[in-house]
Amino acid sequence: MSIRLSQTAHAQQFLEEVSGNLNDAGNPRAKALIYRILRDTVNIIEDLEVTPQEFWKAVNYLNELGKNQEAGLLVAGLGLEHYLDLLMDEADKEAGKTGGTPRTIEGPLYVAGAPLCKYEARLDDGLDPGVPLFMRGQVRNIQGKPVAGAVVDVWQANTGGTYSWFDDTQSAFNLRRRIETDAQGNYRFRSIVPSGYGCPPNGPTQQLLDQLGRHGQRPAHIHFFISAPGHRHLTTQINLSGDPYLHDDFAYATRDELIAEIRFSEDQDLAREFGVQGRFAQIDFDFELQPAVVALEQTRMERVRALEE
Ligand code: MBD
Ligand code: FE
Repeated sequence: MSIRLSQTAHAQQFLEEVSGNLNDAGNPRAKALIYRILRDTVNIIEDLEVTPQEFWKAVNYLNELGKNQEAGLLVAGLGLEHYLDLLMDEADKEAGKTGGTPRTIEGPLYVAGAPLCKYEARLDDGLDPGVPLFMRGQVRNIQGKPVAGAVVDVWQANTGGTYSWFDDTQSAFNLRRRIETDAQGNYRFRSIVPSGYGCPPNGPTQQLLDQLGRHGQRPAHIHFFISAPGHRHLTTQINLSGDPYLHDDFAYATRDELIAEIRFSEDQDLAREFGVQGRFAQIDFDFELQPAVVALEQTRMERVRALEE
């Protein structure tokens, strides 16, 4: 009973016209992409007998997604950002680019231009009564040699699971810093233990996840860009051990090599050395960078980001 037009000469000519394939202006890549998207869209409409009501609901959904600035969140939740990682992993494997700390998704919440510090930093502004966290590690190359002067660009959520800039109740660049490694390749910072992230409960991403019978939660995690001259830029995260969502991340970012052991302690002698009282936590985590084969590999993937020049 389903009505099909997409295979007719008239429909095909129509899609060529709409995509600009019959003119000499514009951008050939854009035309190729739009042609394919339109062809696949009409096929979906015909194959699944999409009703006009469903179609207009989808159009409205895109408007809501944009209005809420959640397109980046949705592509993470639909596993597409992780899928891009899988494709890049496969391309690396074929090119023989192996070893080092694995990549995992950036997510939609990076802000460029965090304060740059030498060797150590405090990430939190002291206003969030979270458990103090002391994290340290070394940046090395894949031969195990320390990389001095690497930049560890770190960002994380607060105890409410929200990120500064996107949460205007937090101070500017709270829980965001760039830390340069010392002569031995070491970095260290004081912060607070982050909480896991949950999608805005009334937003369009969670609304769609509900339709799929899925939650929108991420385990507690800390994001990193690691970069150094001559080395390949690394986009990664650590996921904190013990989190109930560790292996149930709605954005599929967890990788075995990226699970960081978080050690909670009540040792007050050690606490005093760290300059805190009561319970605190420690993480040790090292990063290993592949060599850059071409200069472009030293810098992060181009993407529209908050405050990026
Ligand atoms: C996050 O904090 C995040 O890292 C991702 C990938 C998606 C939503 C929120
Ligand atoms: Fe995050």
